[in-house]
Parts: sequence; structure tokens; C-alpha cells
Amino acid sequence: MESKNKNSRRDFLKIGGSAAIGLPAMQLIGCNNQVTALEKKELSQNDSIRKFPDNFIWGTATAAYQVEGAVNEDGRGVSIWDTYSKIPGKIKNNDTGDVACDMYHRYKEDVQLMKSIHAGAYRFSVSWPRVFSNATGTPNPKGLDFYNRLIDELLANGITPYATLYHWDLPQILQDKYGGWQSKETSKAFAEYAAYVTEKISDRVKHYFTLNEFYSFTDLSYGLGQLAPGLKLPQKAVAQVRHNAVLAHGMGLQAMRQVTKSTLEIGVAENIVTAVPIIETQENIEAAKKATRELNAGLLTVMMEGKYTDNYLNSLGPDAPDFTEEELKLIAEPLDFVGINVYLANKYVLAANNETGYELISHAKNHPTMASPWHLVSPECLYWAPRLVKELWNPKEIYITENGCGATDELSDEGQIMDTDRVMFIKNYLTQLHRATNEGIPVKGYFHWSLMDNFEWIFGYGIRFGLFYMDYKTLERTPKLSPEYFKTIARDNILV
Ligand code: PNW
Repeated sequence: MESKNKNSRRDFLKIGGSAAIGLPAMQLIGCNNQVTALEKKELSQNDSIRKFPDNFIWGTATAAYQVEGAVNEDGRGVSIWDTYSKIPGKIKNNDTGDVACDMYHRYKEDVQLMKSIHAGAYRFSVSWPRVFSNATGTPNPKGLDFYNRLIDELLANGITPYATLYHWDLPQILQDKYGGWQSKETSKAFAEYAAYVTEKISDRVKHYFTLNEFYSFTDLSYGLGQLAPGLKLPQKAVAQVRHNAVLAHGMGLQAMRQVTKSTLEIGVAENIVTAVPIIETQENIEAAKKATRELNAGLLTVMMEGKYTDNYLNSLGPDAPDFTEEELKLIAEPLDFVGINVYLANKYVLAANNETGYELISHAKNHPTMASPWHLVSPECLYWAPRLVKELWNPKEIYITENGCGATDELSDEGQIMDTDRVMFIKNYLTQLHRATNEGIPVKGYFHWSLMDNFEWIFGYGIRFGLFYMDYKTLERTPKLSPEYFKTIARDNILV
């Protein structure tokens, strides 16, 4: 699984582009020789204490619309993000994903970036409208070919592919025909598409995430109008959108398992709403557990338990979604692992003497944030999210499918990006993740969001989440300081 970086200095310079290589790049190169040195030497006591579990997976993540570009190539259909990003005023600076990082053409270079930082895995998403220009029916083989090329390149470089089948780029035709996720027709169409892709790539791809971040593409997209398609529907419709989304997950799972004989591992990648005990006493921990279960009732909880909680249905009343028992069974098909995107403690919690047993505490006015306005700094979420998932639902394995932070990342005159904020962020968050693995919580891997700066949805190209800096004019990729840090950890599997 571990990829051994054998790049020479010259190779690396090619990867990073010659002009902008500064100190971080030099250090990246200098590290290579130490791999064998460290493998040979016995771990010091201090190293052993800070070790992650054997075979822990260190990866990076991206999503199709955010990095690929090439939106009109090789028969790709239109997605709701193509449409939405072209509506003036919806995206900062009216940026679009038309070109993005041009990964569609530069994937070979990007695989070398991954290799250069010892990433052993890559989480990418498949663009539905690339594979089916019209969402269903006749597939577009040229679209799938891109993923075949990417997968082959990853495997040839010792990097394990993890495929996400839906990261928000719904075919526009489904929005037009059925109102998108408002209809179970979209859930059915997803299952057909998911099974097709799986059948074609399962000889080489063994790990899948059905859909990414349900809350984002349901509530934020159909209720709060913040993400494509930008609708503000009434509560009943939004509850139905949520249900249709988890139904797509269940139908997809079943269809994917039916079409392939080989053993696959399939899970979700959900941005779990994490309730964190602000003071870690036993009663506050119990309160956080209850709160996390309820705060995820319409999404992760129903996928794990096969029923909506009483509180969820009671609070919706007549606005509860239409569903059947049979659907609930499908939605809760057992998963091989649970993937969670963890960025922040969404809520702090204290135990309370009320019906629910908990009180949600708002963040203080001066609570620090990273560059994204929503991104409250709260490293302890990377301990509590997996711990509470384990205690609530006891899955076999847990992956951190996304974690990272946005920043402005300005280039210095010397062409360097010393993203000390990101290094600080990763260090503090990973310290909490290490606390979790140390206690035996079965976290199998960590995917950093993101490999490189990319189209950050409504924030356009203004907020940068990458380990590698993207010059959007030249499309040159330059390592920041953070990939040096990532590499040190991924190479040795030890927290530094
Ligand atoms: C995720 N929040 O979105 C997405 O999966 C990525 O595509 C995205 O680029 C990345 O995180 C960074 O934003 C999120 O409000 C959107 O808590 C919103 C939140 C969290 C994650």
C-alpha cells in the first residue's frame, strides 16, 4: 500500500515547476534518503508512542467538478454545477469549474504529486454526466475512459484508488425532468449509474463511497439555497430530498454488490454533524452521544439504524417524508466502513436535565475560524467524531474521508508558500486523531482535503484548501510547506 518515493531531485523539480520551487521543495527532496534510515533503525520509545496503527492509510482527496475542468470534452453532459456556476452572482468572482485544475489532462503530473508526498491512497469522484451524458441509458465510453486512465496511473505508482460515485455534480437532465433529488426517480437513476461504473472498474478499484456529504447536497442545496441547484423548498420537500438521497445510497449499494463478484468495500462519505462535549465528563460525553445521534437523524443515523428516530419524525409532524419499511431496510444495508468528513465541532454540548438529556452550546463570538467563515477551529472533533460513531454504531472500520482547511496562501516574492496556519491545523487535528487510534477506535485511514487548491464551490477559487498551490493562470502546481509536513507523517506513520 505504501508508495515508496523514488523521485530524483530533477523529477521533483519537473513536478513542481522550476520557477517557483523554494525551501519546502528542497526539504521534500532531502527527506527521501531518510526512508530507509528510519525503516532500519528501531523505533525510539517516543516514536512508538506517537505511531499510528500499522497499515494506516494516508491519502488525499478531490472531487470531479472541483478539479477536472474539460467540461465540454469527450461527450460529457451538463451538471447542475455547470448551470449554477454560470448564474451571475452565485459564485465569488463568477468563477466556474470550466477549467479548474485541468486535471482531466494533467492527471499524470498530479499522480506524481501524490507520490512525492508518500500518499498511499487517493480519493477521487466520478463525474456522473461524464459517464452518462444523459444520466441514464446509453453510456458514454469516452467519459469512463478518463477514469480508467487515472486508475491505471495510480496503480502503476503504488497508490490505491478510492472512488466516490457522487460528489454533487448531478446531471442537469435529472433536475429538469424530475426536480433532481426531489424524486425517487433520481435515486433509481443513481443506482443504475453506480452499478455500471462499479462493474467496469471493480477489477482494479476495491473501495467505494456511494455519495458525499448528504447534508450539503440536500439541505444546503434544496432548503437553504446555498449550493446548486440553489432552491429554497419548504420543510416537507427537503425532508423528502433527504430521504431520496439516503434511498439512493441504499439502492446504489445493493446494485453495486449485485453486479460484481469480487469483494468490494463500500461505505459512505458523510459530513457527520459532530456534537462535542465541551468539558469531557462522563455525563457530558453521554449527552454528546445522544446529541450526535439526533443531529444526524435524517441522514447518517437512518443509514446506520434503518429507522428514523421518534424525535425526528415528531419534530417534522406532517412534513415527514414518504417512505416504506422496505426502503428503510435498503437504506440500512450493512456497510463495510463508515467514512466521515470532519472539519469542526458543529456543536458543543453539556448534559442537561431535560427531555433530550443535552443542551447545545453555541460557539462564543470570538471563537477562532480558518479562512472559510464556517470553519470554527476545533481539533478535538477529530477524536470525538470517530469515537461517537464507534460507540453509537460500532462499524468495522472508519475512514476520515476529508479533513483540511482553507487559507489565502499568498506567494512570497521568492515564490514560496509558508502555510504555517495549515501545518498548525493539521498538527492539532492529527493529535486528536492519534488519541482516537491509540484508544483502539478503528480508524483505518485519513484523506486530506485537498491534494491541491481547487474550485471551492460558492467561494470559487478564492479560498485555497490544497497542499499544492495552484496558479490558475498557468496551472502550475507548487508545493506549500504543508505537503512537507504531510509527507513526514505519511512516510513514517508517526505523528510529528
Ligand atoms: C466539503 N460546513 O464541504 C466538501 O466535500 C468539499 O467538496 C469541499 O471542498 C470541502 O469540504 C471544503 O469546504 C463542506 O459548513 C462544506 O461545515 C461545508 C461544511 C463542511 C464541508
